[in-house]
Amino acid sequence: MRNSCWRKCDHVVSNDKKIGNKKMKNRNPFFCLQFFCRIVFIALLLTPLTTLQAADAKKPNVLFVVFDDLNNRLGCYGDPVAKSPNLDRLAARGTVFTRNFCQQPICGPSRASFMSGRRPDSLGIWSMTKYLYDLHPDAVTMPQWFMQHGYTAMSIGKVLGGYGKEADFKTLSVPDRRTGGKTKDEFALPNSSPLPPNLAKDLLCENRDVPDDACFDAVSASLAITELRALAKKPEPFFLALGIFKPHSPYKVPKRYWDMYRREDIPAIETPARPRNAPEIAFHANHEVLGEPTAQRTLNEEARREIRHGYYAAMSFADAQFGRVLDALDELKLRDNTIVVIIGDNGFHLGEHDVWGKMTLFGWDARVPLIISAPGIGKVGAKTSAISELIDVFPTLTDLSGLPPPPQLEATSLVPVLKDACASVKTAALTQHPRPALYWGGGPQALPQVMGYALKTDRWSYHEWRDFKTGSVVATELYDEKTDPLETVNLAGTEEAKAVIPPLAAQLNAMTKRTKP
Ligand SMILES: [Ca+2]
Repeated sequence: MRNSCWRKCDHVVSNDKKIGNKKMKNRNPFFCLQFFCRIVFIALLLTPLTTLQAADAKKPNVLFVVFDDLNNRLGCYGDPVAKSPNLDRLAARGTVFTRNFCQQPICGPSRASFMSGRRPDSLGIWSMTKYLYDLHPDAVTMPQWFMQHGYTAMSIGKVLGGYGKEADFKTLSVPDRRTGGKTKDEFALPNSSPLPPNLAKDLLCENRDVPDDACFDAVSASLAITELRALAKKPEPFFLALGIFKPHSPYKVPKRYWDMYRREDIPAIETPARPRNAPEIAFHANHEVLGEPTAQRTLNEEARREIRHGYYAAMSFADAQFGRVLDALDELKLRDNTIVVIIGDNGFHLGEHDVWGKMTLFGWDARVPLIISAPGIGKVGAKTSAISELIDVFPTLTDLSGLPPPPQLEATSLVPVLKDACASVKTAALTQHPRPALYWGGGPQALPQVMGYALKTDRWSYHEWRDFKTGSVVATELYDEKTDPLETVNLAGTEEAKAVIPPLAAQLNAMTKRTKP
């Protein structure tokens, strides 16, 4: 399958295709039979040797890094302001997926989904009140699967849930760790020394002249580097999962990351208004930034700019911590045998569409970064507009590592796209989020009232809001990603949409029916 390539797409011709074309020239049947017999004979002679070699060959290591609430405001995704030199460095070594989507734009459900390779509907996890192993005690996540196949597997930082549990994963080679003593949201100096003054004003921001290791993520990165040094000496391959909490709010990062940007260079909100004709259900109360609906604050222009500045600063801080781990990989000479994958678990609105936060179906939070560097596979520095989803990371990694995929996967390997950036493996991605956007009350048994589904193709973003009990459609949206990439006009209800929506609705229906509750 070829993607439409209406966006930039670096074409790579794989060696397999060249060899295949050459062989096709010999069409004489007798020659073919003779050739076949010779191949079988040689194969029989070599079988014990090749099997042994395969068993001896060390499988590739995997470094899997999850950034929290990271949207596509990155240099390698074309953002003119972002300073993300280390993620850009990884992009230059691998493939950037420009139309990659999360399955649900919020931490817990998104992470349960991509770590198990299953969709939120199949898992029955749509809120932060449901924990993967409580509902699915036998669930197998990526590091566990690799561990079952001979890998040393470990996880550092917030990787699976973000539920406040100390140990996210049920079983790993080494119990997973949070950075004890540090909290995600506060600076901490040795011996509880007093902090220098806060130069930021907004309550969501803190700008203090402290070293990196006063922050949670820097300690996580240091721990990952220590582990890499030990893992490099082991005979078996490793799967190291690292969670980097920033650029998740609050925007509390050291001053030097704030100083990487001039406030006046931070772009104004590109699309401050709601999309024309968008239904009310597409939005929510923006509680993460504005507070609970009963006591919401309003943001003046100064506060908006500071929060947006803070997000960029937090992203650059996260990028720097990742860079330290990437440096260690190079210093330890692990680069040539380590697959590196980075993702954002969900994106984030910084005032776009009148939304501050996540939990919508719009591209600002449904679309997330995915960069894969697999040494020896494809062309370095490639960009692809092939549709991909975070659940696809699991089978891509098993494919690249020569492992079988686990049986419950609902995803597709992206290796064909890594080999040829103009190839594609699927025609649509599926992102969903319920309403109410958050339903903490009612505990784990609580269910949504409405479920929103978005079908993302190479041209369209089609949204259906369905009554959770009856399945009846209560609202629809249609955005033309080609002529309106910022999704400013909902076309549902227009003449143009009458012809476009039925096949998209049928495709969405087929995809949602395939989930396995
Ligand atoms: Ca998140």
